[in-house]
Formats: sequence, C-alpha cells, structure tokens
Amino acid sequence: METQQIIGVFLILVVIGLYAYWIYSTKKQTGVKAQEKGGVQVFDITVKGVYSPNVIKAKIGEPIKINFTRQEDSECSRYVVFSDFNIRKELPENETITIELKPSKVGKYSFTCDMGMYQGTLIVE
Ligand SMILES: [Cu+2]
Repeated sequence: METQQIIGVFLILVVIGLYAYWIYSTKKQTGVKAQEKGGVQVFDITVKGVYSPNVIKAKIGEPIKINFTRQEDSECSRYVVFSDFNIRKELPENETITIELKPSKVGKYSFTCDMGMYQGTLIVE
C-alpha cells in the first residue's frame, strides 16, 4: 500500500512537471524581430522541412514584408497560406517570394502550408 502511495505521488509530480513545462514552452514564443528597411519591417524565412524562423514578431502600424525562400522540392510546402489575410501564394523552389502585410490589429496570425503541416506564427504587438 505504501509503495503504491509513493508511486501515486510520484506520478502526480510528473504530471505537474509536464504541465509546467508545457506552459513554459508555449509562453516562450518570443519571436524573431524584423530588420528595419526604410520604414518597412522585413523578415527572411527559409522553407526547408520547417519555416525557419517559425515565430516572427512585428510592430503594429508599420508595413511588413516576409521573404520566403523555399529550399526544397517537397509538394507539402509549395504554397504558403495566411488565412487571416486571405493570402495563398506559390513558393517556387529556390525563388524568393515576398508577402506584404499591414495588419490593423495586434494579435497572433498563423501561416501554414496547404495542409497545415508547416506552422508559423506572426506576432503583431
Ligand atoms: Cu503541407
């Protein structure tokens, strides 16, 4: 009986630990900052297995340019979709395609491939 209690307490601690880690890792989405180029916030994202970087952070009120360069031939990443802005663009292999945005509200906007396998977040503050 006592061993079972110890195991029980141990399992509860493991669950609490995992939960704390989960909160920590979701909160730590700090995001890569833009390069400022003449009043435009510019980001460069490489598409190769993932979006790299996959979390970018911009300021509200200033236009945003995101340069995507797809360095792979995987069909999965052929299109990038910003559903909040009704944008879906083809990313031909080894070409740089620029997406221009000017969000009017702060928030988190996701961008994905067609099937949602590739995940990225644009944080606007
Ligand atoms: Cu995909």
